[in-house]
Amino acid sequence: MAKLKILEFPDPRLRTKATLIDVVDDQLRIFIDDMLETMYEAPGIGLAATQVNVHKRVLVTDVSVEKDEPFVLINPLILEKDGVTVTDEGCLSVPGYYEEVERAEHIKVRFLDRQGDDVELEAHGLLAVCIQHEMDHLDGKLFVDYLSEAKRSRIRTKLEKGRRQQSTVVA
Ligand code: GNR
Ligand code: NI
Repeated sequence: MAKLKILEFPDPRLRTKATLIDVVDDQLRIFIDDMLETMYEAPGIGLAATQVNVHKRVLVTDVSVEKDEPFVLINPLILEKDGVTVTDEGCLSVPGYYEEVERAEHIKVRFLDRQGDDVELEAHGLLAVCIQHEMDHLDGKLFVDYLSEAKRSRIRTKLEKGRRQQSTVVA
């Protein structure tokens, strides 16, 4: 297994629209295991392939407390959305920032699992929120896009400043 490098806002590669996966094979399963390792080590409750610079439609999530309920969604498609919920969202690609985002409270989603089998899942609460957050990544969208331009650019400036300092500490 390998831990993958996570792209950070405002990296333009995070804006790439991911393409459909056509075969679910061992090579994909190895990549999925690397994504799970990267998500658990971060730690995070979800990760989209886009965030590790692979522009294919696959995401992983685990919202359980014990971190023992991984979900793998390949080519996910939302069939139904209901209700509204507001969550204080964070993102491994926007480290250190949390803001309220409104999303559907309940979704029905269709996808292929890691065996390539067609699955339908009804999700509520944090799992539903996380799947929507990850599906946004696959379309090149970030949670900061739901904030005001002022908030988004303040976050961008602070992240860039922080990274600049980081890279000159021992230089
Ligand atoms: O770890 C994460 N936490 C989180 C909290 C609230 C709503 C969404 C998320 S997803 C995030 C991991 C991540 O960036 N996935 O893309
Ligand atoms: Ni994210």
